[in-house]
Amino acid sequence: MTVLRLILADQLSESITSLQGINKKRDTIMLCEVMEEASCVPHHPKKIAFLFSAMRHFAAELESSGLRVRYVKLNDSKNTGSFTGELKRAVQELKPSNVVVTEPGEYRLLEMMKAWQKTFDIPVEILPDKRFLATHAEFAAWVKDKKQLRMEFFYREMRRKYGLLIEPGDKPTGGEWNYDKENRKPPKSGMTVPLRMSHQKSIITNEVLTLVKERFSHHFGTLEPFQYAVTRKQALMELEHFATHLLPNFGDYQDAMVAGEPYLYHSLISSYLNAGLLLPLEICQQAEVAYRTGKAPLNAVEGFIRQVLGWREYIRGIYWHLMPEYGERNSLDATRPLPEFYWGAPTHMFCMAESVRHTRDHAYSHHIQRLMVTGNFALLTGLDVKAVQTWYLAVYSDAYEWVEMPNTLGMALFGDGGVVASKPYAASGKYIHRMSNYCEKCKYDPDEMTGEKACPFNALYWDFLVRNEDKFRGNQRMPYVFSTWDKFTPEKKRAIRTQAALSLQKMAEGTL
Ligand code: FAD
Ligand code: DLZ
Ligand code: SF4
Repeated sequence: MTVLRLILADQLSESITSLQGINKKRDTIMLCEVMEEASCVPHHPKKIAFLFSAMRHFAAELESSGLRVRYVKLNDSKNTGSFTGELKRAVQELKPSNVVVTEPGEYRLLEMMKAWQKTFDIPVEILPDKRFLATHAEFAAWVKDKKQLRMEFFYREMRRKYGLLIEPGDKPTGGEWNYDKENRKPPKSGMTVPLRMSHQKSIITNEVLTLVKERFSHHFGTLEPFQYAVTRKQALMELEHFATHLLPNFGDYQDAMVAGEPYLYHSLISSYLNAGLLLPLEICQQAEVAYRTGKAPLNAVEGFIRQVLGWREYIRGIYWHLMPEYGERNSLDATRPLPEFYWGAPTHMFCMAESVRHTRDHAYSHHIQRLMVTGNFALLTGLDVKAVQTWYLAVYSDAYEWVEMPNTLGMALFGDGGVVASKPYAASGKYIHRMSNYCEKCKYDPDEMTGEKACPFNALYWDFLVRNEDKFRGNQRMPYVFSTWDKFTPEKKRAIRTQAALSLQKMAEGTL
C-alpha cells in the first residue's frame, strides 16, 4: 500500500521530514493548491503566484527524480478547495496505508491535521519540522527558568550551538555578541544601491500568472511585473547576489528608508526561506564565509546572522510556546478600524503612502517600514489588533502566521503585553525624519507638533503614551518619556491631545 506524503506550500525543501525514508516505487507525494488557504485572508496576488509557481516547480523536480506526485491545481475540476477535502479524495482513490506530513506553520492547521486521523481512520503521522534551528523542546527548556524573555540571550545560545561567529573558548568573534549600535545609520544623500536580480518567467510561471489574474485580481496588490525566484536554484542565486553585492552595506543601512528604493541593502530572502527554497543554516554559513574571506564587515554579518539565527527562531519559539492563547491577546485594547489607506486609498502622509506603495507593488517592505511606519502608526492610533494582523498576513509574500503574529501583535503593536518587546516601538515623526528622506516629500512637517502642517505622528505619539500611562509610566526602559511630558504646560498638553483627536477624526474621514 502506498504511503501518502502531504507537502504544504511552505514546505518546499527536499530535506523536509515528510520525505525522509520515502519509497520511490510505493509512495505518493501530494501537493494541492486550495482556495481555503488562498482566500482565508486576501493574500497579495504576487504571494499566491509565487507559492503556486514554486509548488509546481518543486513537484516537477520531484517527478523528474522518479518520485510519484499527485499535484492538484486550483482550477482542477475535482478540486474540493480544502486540505481536508483533498486528503479525503486522495484517501478514497489511493487507499494509502497511512498519511505522513510535517508539522505546519500555523496552529489552526495543526489542529486540522490532528483531527485527520479520526476523520480518515488511518494513521496520520505529524513529523517535526527540522529545518528550524531550535526545536520546540529546546525553546521550552530555555524559557523555563527565565523571569523575562530576551532574544539577545537566546541568540547567544544559538551562536554557541551552531558555532557561528564563535572563536576558541566560546568567545564571540570580535569580542562583542552584538554590533547593533553600528547599524543605525541614516541614508546618505544621493545614495544608490546595486540592482536586484530579476528571474525569467518559465511556462509554469506564465500559466500560474494567468490563473492568479483570473481568480485573485480583486485582492490588494499588483501581480506584474513578476520577477520572483521560484526554484531553489534561483533562490540560491538570490542568496549569492546578496552575499556578494549587498551584505557589505547591510549593517550600516539596515534601518534606513529612501523614497523610491524599496529594498536598499536588504536580502529579500524571507519569502524563499519561509517557503523552504533556502535553509536557515546555509544562509548563516554563507554570511560567515563572507566575513571570514574579508568580503563583508563584522557589523553587517553579525547583524544579518542575528536576524536569521536569533530573531527568526525566537519569534517561532514564542508563537508555538504561547499559542493558542497568544492569538487572543490585545493588551492595549486596540480596536479602532483599519483606515482605507492601508489598502491603497490616498493619504497625505508620505511615509505611509510610500510603505503601502512598496507593499502593493512588491508584496514586500523592509523591516523598518513594517515596524516604524505602518506598525508604529497602527500602534499610536490603536488600530484593531486582529485587523492589523490580517493585513500583515495578507500583503507580504513572506507572511505565515508563525512569523507574522509575534512580529505584528508582539513587536509592532505591543499587544502581547511585552513578551516580544520590552517597551513599545512607539516613535514620533522625528525618528522617521532622521532615518529617511520621506519628510522632504511630505505635506506635513516633522518639526511641528500642532497646527495644519504638523506631522500626525508627533501628537499621536504623546497621545498614545498618555492614553496608556498606567501601563508605561513605570517601565524602566522609558525613563525620560513621562518626565518630558510632565514638564509640558497644561496648555501644551491640551493642544497636543486636541491635535491627536483631530488626526484620528481625519483618519476616520479618510482625509489624513
Ligand atoms: P533582511 O532585512 O535582509 O533580514 C534577513 C532575514 O532575517 C529575513 O529574511 C528574515 O528571515 C530574518 N528576519 C529579520 N527580522 C526578523 C523578524 N523580526 N522575525 C523573523 N525573521 C526575521 N518576517 C517574515 O518572514 N514574515 C512575516 O510575515 C513578517 N511579518 C512582520 C511583521 C511586522 C509588523 C514586522 C515588524 C516584521 C515582520 N517580519 C516578518 C520580519 C521582517 O520584517 C522580515 O523578515 C524582513 O523584512 C524580510 O525582508 P528581507 O528578507 O529583505 O530581510
Ligand atoms: C499561504 C498559502 C496559500 C496562499 N495557498 C496554499 C495552497 O494553496 N496550498 C498549500 O499547501 N499551502 C498554501 N499556503 C500556505 C499554507 O497556508 C501554509 O502551509 C500555512 O500558512 C502554514 O504555514
Ligand atoms: Fe511621515 Fe510625518 Fe515625515 Fe510626513 S512628516 S513623512 S507623516 S513622519
